Amino acid sequence: MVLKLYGVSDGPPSLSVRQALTQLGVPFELIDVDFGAGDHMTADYAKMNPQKEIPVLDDDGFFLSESNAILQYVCDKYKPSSPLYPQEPKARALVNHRLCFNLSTYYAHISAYTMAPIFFDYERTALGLKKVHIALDVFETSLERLGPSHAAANHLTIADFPLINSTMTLEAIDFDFSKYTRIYKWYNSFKQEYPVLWKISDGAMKEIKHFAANPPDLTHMDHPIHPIRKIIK
Ligand SMILES: N[C@@H](CCC(=O)N[C@@H](CS)C(=O)NCC(=O)O)C(=O)O
Repeated sequence: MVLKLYGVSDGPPSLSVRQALTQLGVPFELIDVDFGAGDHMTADYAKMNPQKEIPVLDDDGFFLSESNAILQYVCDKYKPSSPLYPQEPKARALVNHRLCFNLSTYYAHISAYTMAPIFFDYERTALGLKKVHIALDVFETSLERLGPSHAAANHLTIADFPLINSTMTLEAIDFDFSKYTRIYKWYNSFKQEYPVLWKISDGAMKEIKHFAANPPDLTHMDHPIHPIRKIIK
């Protein structure tokens, strides 16, 4: 059975999995989850992912969420010798490190500043901005110390995708990160070197830009965590 990926069109974790499957050449069916309609908050969706988050991979009834786990699984299962997820322990450890760093810090800090205020009733604060700079500074230092052309090696790995998509959300809000010269170079090189993969991020960036200019009306949503912005009509 062909893999099914439940993804949201502008969600960085979903984009990363799409990019990995595309680069691996693993066929998959993309099932669009409508975040605004709350498709991911239903009881049926919770059977696939009790976290009620997007994406979810369905591999013939084996359901997997958390995009990092999905990235690792699809490489291990379908293309174990792919350089996207090296087998050599230190090379793999660096990839795993970057995935953990993105999840715990880079995407966490950046998305709280870029994405959350677009979709929910949050403000961009000075503290939030400070956290973005801390995240950028750490990634810049990692790139400087290792000196690789890509995020975790001198070639493309699954670590590049989540870090690219987090960085893309900065571009989506016209956040100037050009002073982080290594990140800036790596990000722009990705666009040039992998146009097919970048197209996946670029489509999402256009959607995010649209929502930034036209905040979506989510007043119908009963979200367990995020405050819903009141829309005055
Ligand atoms: N750590 C998860 C994060 C997934 C995530 O947060 N996805 C967002 C969409 S981009 C979501 O489903 N949010 C649920 C909500 O806010 O209700 C992963 O990497 O897969």
